[in-house]
Amino acid sequence: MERLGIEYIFGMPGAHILPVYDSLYDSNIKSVLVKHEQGAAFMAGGYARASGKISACITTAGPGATNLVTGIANAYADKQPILIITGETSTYIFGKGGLQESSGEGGSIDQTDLFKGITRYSKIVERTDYLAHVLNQAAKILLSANSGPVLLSFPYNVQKELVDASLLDSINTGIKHHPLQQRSLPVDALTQLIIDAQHPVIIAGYGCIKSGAQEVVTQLSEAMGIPVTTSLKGKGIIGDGTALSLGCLGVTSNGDAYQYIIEHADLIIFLGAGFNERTSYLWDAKLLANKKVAQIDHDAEQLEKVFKADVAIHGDIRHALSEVLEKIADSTAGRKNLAKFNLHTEALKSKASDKNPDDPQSKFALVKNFYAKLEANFPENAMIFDDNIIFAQSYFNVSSGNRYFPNSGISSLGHAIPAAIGARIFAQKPTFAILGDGGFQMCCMEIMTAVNYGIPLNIVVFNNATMSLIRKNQVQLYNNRFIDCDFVNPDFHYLALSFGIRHKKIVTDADLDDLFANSDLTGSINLIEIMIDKDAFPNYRSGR
Ligand SMILES: Cc1ncc(C[n+]2csc(CCOP(=O)(O)OP(=O)(O)O)c2C)c(N)n1
Ligand SMILES: [Mg+2]
Repeated sequence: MERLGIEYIFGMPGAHILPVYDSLYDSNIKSVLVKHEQGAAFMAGGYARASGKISACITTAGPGATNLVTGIANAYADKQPILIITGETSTYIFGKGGLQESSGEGGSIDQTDLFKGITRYSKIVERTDYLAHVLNQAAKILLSANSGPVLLSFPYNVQKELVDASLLDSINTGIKHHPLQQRSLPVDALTQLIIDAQHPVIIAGYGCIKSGAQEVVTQLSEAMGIPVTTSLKGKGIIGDGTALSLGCLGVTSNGDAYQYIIEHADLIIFLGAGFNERTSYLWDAKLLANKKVAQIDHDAEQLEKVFKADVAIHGDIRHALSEVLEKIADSTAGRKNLAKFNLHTEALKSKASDKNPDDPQSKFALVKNFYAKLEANFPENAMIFDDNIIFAQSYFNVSSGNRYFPNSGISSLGHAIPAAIGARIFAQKPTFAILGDGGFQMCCMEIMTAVNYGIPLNIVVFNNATMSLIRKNQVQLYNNRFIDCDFVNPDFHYLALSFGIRHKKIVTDADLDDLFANSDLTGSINLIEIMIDKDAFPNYRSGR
């Protein structure tokens, strides 16, 4: 782990993994004790997402490992490099019914099998004679461009075996494998498509962030006058609200980008964007109908996965776009005529200014104002983990200087708080975890992990005493037959007091002014409770 550059490991000990913990005692790797192993997996995910580095989790056999499952599944879907170390009963008692045995023998649970579908490599290391091979496999996957979680489970007796440390020298722990080092990518056809198009639109996704292509996307957009919309995970690739930004594309967004694409676009350029269910409005055929389609992705699996492209390039986005820019500079092509785009944005501005005060959206005025103040007070250098995602798509203009981390992966509740803690451990930046009260109660115990290690954090919880996404569906699709959506909240004031953190209840705009003027949002732990109406639903209709 040290050779892989792992600095932190998140987890909880148990007797079966104590030999590994004991060696952590003398190591440079810092262990972080969590409250629940799911939190460890989400923290490792948050750390990996913020840092781009390999992170790690450690648990005991049986329940310690099974508690990781949702967080690791999330990391798998997000292709995050996480090394998981778990304990196991000694091999010589396999199949006899050892405490917490998970070898799969004698009717015990099979941990390796359980993790097969959510890891890139999952191995119970029963002997040390093949350790070099196993570690090499693990390192190779963790360092690859399309990585994912790797599980190594060590039986207790194997943990105590001595091995020659020189075997580490045979393991490649240094080189990041980029399979995409083509000296010249096939970008001529793409350049020509861009030159020929009248109203091209870029759909930029998380792949742009992964390959550090934000700057070059902005350069291309500005040089040619190409409007940019992003997937939710790509929010902030070009600053929301900047001249050529079309905002977010997706079923839970305000729909502006969708409208522009349908009415005007003649070329769609996908850059590291997967076009999943939400981004594509359930693969709405109108979005791509009668348009040329181009795509660059570093992940071959994404190429033409859900559409046919006129040009599809497997390659590094930054590298490919730099080549496109050079070729365009050598050509006589000029900027696009942006008259239609300008009309579109003007129309939006006037639509926004005649908003009817009875509009259901005005019920979210407090939320909208919160996001406006967040943006104004933290224009750069903040990290925002968001499990709600619906409000941010409409109300939060993410500047390119901030990092916005919407709940992604398998969209699991219980993610924002631990993930934000993991990220804050990596970067000393103001950090926000934004989530609903339902999701809050799935992970609020991890606030004590932040308290335990003195990790500053702002937890923003929308208090509507319901799971409003469920309630909304029951209004829209199930004839107001409310079942299992409403609930009673704890008293957040006393909860915060008992945790030893600060609490601020937001009922009015004046409370928001006070929050941003007088609270320490960079160096302390704050629980910010924003009151919202349980019957005010975001302005979109669910497909199911
Ligand atoms: C682990 C998990 N369980 C269930 C769901 C399904 N789900 C999606 S949104 C939601 C309601 C969330 O309620 P809350 O956190 O209060 O947010 P609100 O919708 O009220 O803003 C549920 C249960 C999920 N995404 N993840
Ligand atoms: Mg709620």
